[in-house]
Amino acid sequence: MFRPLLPVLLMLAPLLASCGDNAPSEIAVSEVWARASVTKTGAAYATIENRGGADDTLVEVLSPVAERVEIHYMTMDGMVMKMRKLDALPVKAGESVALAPGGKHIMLIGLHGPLDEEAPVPLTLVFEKAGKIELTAPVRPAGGTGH
Ligand SMILES: [Cu+2]
Repeated sequence: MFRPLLPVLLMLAPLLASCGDNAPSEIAVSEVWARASVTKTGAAYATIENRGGADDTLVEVLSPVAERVEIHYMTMDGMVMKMRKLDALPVKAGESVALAPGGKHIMLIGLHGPLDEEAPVPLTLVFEKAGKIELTAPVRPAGGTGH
């Protein structure tokens, strides 16, 4: 009766074992916040520091507050500043990358509701090596530089 289970377990064993190889995350995220928004889009910012000895890459950002989350950077197209999508954001060993107004940012597209100071924004940063890092971004008033 139980015999058919055995080959399945044997197949799973290498997969389970490989999960244990992950080193503890050496990615530290600070300065996390989101800009208040009453429109359908919002932006979030953070400083990502790689304290480890190996390069890592931010490959995806998830949030339940928006339909889609993208990593953007700003670029000049003639006299017009434009936002473009980054497929991945490398964070080299020993370096830190700042996502800040006027530069790289996390774009929240298709907000399900306004972003206001009452409701912090849950964010999940997914790194190639460090895996998922769950964050809560406090919402700060709009204004100042940025878009
Ligand atoms: Cu953007």
